[in-house]
Amino acid sequence: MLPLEKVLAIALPKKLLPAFLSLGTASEQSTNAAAANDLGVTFLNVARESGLNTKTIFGGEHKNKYLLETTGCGVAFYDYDNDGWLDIFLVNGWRLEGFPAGQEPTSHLFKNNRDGTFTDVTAKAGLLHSGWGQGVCVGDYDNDGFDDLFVTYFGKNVLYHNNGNNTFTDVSEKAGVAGTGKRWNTGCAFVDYDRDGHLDLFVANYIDLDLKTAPVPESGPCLYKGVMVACGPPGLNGGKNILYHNNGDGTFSDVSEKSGILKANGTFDPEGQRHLRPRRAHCRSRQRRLAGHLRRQRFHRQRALSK
Ligand SMILES: [Ca+2]
Ligand SMILES: [Ca+2]
Ligand SMILES: [Ca+2]
Repeated sequence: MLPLEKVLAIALPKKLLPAFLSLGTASEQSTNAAAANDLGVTFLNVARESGLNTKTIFGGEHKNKYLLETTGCGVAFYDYDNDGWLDIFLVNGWRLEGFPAGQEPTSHLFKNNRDGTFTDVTAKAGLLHSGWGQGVCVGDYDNDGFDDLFVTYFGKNVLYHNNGNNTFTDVSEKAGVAGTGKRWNTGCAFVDYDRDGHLDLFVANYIDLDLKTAPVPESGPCLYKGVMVACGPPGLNGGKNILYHNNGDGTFSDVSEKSGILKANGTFDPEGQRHLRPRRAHCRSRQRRLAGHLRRQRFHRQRALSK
C-alpha cells in the first residue's frame, strides 16, 4: 500500500495527465508524478495493484443506441463485515445484445484485506446477479447491526439482507421492494423519514423507457452539437420516484402516492416546464456573467500587452 504522503504528493496539472496515465506501475507513476508535481492534488490509479480489476459494463463500448447505455454504474464503500475496514461493492450493467451463458457480468463485492488489496468475494457472499445495474445504497433496514444492500436496476431492484456471517440473502420479493421490473430505477437512499427507528427507502427513477418503442438516434435524428447521440432525456417522459415505508417486520409498503412525493414535477414531465424555465433563465444569467467576466479579462490583458 502506498503511504498517504506519497499519494498526496502526486499532483499534476491537467495537461500532463494523459502522459501520466500512460506510465507504468503505481510505484513508477508515484515517482514520476511526484517529480512533476506543481499544484494541488491528483489521485493515483491503484486499481490494478489493489485487485479491483473487474470490468464495468454499461451498454456498447463504441456506440450508444439508447440513453440507458450512458448511465451507470454506482459504487458503495462500506464495511459489510464490521471489521472496521471499508469494503467495496461495484454495481455492474449489461449490453443490448446480451452475453453468452456463463459470461454474464455481475456486480462485485470486494473485501478489504487491510493491506491495500481487495479480494473478490461476490460468489461466496451470494451476490452473483446480472442485469442493467444502476445505483446502490447501504443501510441497516432491520437494525441487526449489519448494513444491508439495495441495488437499483433498469428492471427489478434487489434488496440483500446482510446475514452477518459474510453472506447475503436476496429478500427483494419478500420485502416488497423488487418493483414491477418495468421501471428505470437509478439512485436510492435509506432514510427514516417518519423517525420511527426503521430505515425507509427512497428509489429515484429517471425516465419511462421501453426499449421496444424508444426512439433511436437515426429516428430523430437526435443530435448534440451535430453529432448523432442517444435520444433523450428531453422529449421523453419522466419516471416516477418510489418511497417505501419500512413496516418494521422485514417488509415495506409503497407510500409514494400517500406521501405526496408523486406530486413533485419531474424535470422532463411536461408539467415541469414551469421549473425548467427558471433554471434556463438562471443558466442564461450565469452565461451573461461569465461572458462579461471574459470580456473584462480580455480587456485587461490587451491593455497590459499594449503598455
Ligand atoms: Ca470490512
Ligand atoms: Ca441489517
Ligand atoms: Ca421509518
